[in-house]
Amino acid sequence: MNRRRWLRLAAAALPALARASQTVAEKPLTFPGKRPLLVHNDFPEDLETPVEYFDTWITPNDAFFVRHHFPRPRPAADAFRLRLDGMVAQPVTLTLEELKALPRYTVPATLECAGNGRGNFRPRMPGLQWTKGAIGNAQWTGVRLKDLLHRVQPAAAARYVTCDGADTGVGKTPDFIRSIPLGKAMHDATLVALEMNGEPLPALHGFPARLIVPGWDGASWVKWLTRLSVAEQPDGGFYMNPAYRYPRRAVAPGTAARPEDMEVIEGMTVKSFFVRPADGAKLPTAPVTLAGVAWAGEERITRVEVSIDGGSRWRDAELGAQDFPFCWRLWRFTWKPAAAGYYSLLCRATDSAGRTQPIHAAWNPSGYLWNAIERIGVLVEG
Ligand SMILES: Nc1nc2c(c(=O)[nH]1)N[C@H]1C(S)=C(S)[C@@H](COP(=O)(O)O)O[C@H]1N2
Ligand SMILES: [Mo]
Repeated sequence: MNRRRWLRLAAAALPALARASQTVAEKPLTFPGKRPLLVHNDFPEDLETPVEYFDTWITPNDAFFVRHHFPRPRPAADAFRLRLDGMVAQPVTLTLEELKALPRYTVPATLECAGNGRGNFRPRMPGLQWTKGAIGNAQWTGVRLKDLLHRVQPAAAARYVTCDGADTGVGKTPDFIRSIPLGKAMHDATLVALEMNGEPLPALHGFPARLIVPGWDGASWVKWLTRLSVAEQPDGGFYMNPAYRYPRRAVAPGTAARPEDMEVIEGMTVKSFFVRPADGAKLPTAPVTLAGVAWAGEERITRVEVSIDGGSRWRDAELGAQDFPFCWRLWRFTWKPAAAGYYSLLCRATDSAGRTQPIHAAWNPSGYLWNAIERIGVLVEG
């Protein structure tokens, strides 16, 4: 969808936006602080990282994918307030200065949209047709959510933290609100981040504060945070149910799932892909480094294997030195093609829970959690 079409739809629902649309000039497809990215929507911005940018363990801010549902809010630092309330003894409202004054921690973590790879499912389903690049790995710096919760003192019966950002719903589409269980909220690595890779959070990534929920899909990583509300039940809105749910029992491709079988997506699955060479590359008959990334949500990557013959024989790839929880792992494999010809290259990862990537990713109505073994083809020229 483009800006004009989105505004037309929004205009049908919301007179204020309709007025705004008349003053919006058409702009070239560049985005603040970004190098060229794959544009799924330019307004609101849904931008995918081209796979060749993934050649470093840390994904630079200017290459990081962007996903949000509504026109992005533009909170001013001095007007920012984070409210903590709900089932707590001591509700509090914090300014940015107050948040910045609290003990800070840095957590490296991979952020992936649950819909990454949706474009591979057949039959297709509605939704952004992401290929590989709705994922990135960054250093996040901020305050532990646990420290904030200790300060407000959740009631004994509290089970969830409901998180809202400064963006609001448009027309009939409700506000983006997410809940995470208290156990995950209290984890040392769960942060209210103020920085991404050593810089203040970029506007597109939730300035001034966003949630970091390591190992979990991006939907929980609420941007432009304004409110954290402690509750006994998760929020009942659209973005908790039916959105971001996955069937407990597999369904036949193209069919619906029973609502009672749909579960909230939490920890991510095991997956890997090639960064180099590019699919379709032409290579000389000389040693070549095959390289890529692998990650497994809350689990650790224990093994990546590569096949150069379509999956007949597999050999272990070498895993990168950076090995942190909740982060992807780089891997590489030196291949000496014996002869000219066309090769089907495959990679597959295994994690600390014993999960290995499947040959076929389970079709599901919203196209989440694509993680089938990846295949690329290369032509070795003699
Ligand atoms: N407030 C708000 N937070 C949000 C969203 C949103 O629409 N609004 N989208 C979520 C989704 S679905 C994803 S995948 C991540 C993407 O984070 P990024 O844009 O920093 O890559 O943000 C999450 N946080
Ligand atoms: Mo997402």
